[in-house]
Amino acid sequence: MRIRLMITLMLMVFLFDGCTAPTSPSGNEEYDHLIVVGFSQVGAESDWRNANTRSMQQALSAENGFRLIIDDAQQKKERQITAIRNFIHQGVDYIVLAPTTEDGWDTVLAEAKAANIPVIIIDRMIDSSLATGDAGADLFTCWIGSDFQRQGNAAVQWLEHQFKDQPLNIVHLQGNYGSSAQVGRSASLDRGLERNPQWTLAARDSGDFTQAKGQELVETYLAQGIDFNVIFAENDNMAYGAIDALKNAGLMPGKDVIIVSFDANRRALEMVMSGEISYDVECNPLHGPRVQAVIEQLERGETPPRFTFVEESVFDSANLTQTLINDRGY
Ligand code: GZL
Repeated sequence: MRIRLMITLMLMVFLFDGCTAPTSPSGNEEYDHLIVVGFSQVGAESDWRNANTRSMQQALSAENGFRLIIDDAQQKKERQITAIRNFIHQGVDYIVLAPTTEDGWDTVLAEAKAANIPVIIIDRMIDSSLATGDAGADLFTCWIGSDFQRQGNAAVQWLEHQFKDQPLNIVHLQGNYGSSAQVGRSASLDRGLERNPQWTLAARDSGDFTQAKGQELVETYLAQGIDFNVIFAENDNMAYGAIDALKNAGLMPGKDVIIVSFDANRRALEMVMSGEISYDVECNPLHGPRVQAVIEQLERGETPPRFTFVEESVFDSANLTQTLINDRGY
């Protein structure tokens, strides 16, 4: 009796030891009819990123014929490289990469190519020499994302138009160094500083696109007595943190300090309506339907465009309505 019980218990442990059915796309009939997509996501650092993940989950759903495997890299490139290798080992049908930074992808993307797994890049760009040079020609199938220099130019030109020859002392809250969003937006501000001698860069540092770090940086600048009247926040979450720091110091965001930001999340647009954020440049995170369309084209043997820039707008209190905010997808 005891032996039988032992055998039964051992069998139960084996069957339910947390190992689920083989997740390999092949070898598990539950998934065989689905297109298996391995998605290496940057992380969950911002409202934008979470909206991007939700968009991918909604589009690449089982109802739409997909099995989506998401890896959250917690903003670490080396975790993305490991995730891509795991996807290759699992034999997924497609790999989608939202790269943390631009450099360092050629080796692992060459491995995906050797495994004949198409790679779709979304959001940020990978190293431009790969993207446009011969080496890059076959390391990814297509790219869907934003024009970050254009976004940055919109914010800088708004400051130039709004304040003309007035002196501006600018605190620059940057995104993760080396990410296309940071590279493009920062380059635009640098050109603005060169064009406008009445502007000074009061302080600059990376807030990692997070609310906590954005608040921490502005608290530090205030404590150091740095004089500034503009905050150029490279995403809304850092702007939220900056607003909290200003309010805690008895300053009025939008009055004592002008804030320009990027992403245009619903929460941020409410702050544009209230006047706390003066200008917000949209960065569209809803890549899911576009990735779905590209994969369906590839499945039909068609060739999707190599580069697709998403539509984006700009917002200030003059063009915003509550209806527009309520109707937004994120
Ligand atoms: C932009 C995206 C940036 C967002 C941030 O496309 O890469 O990363 O602006 C996000 O909110 O963290």
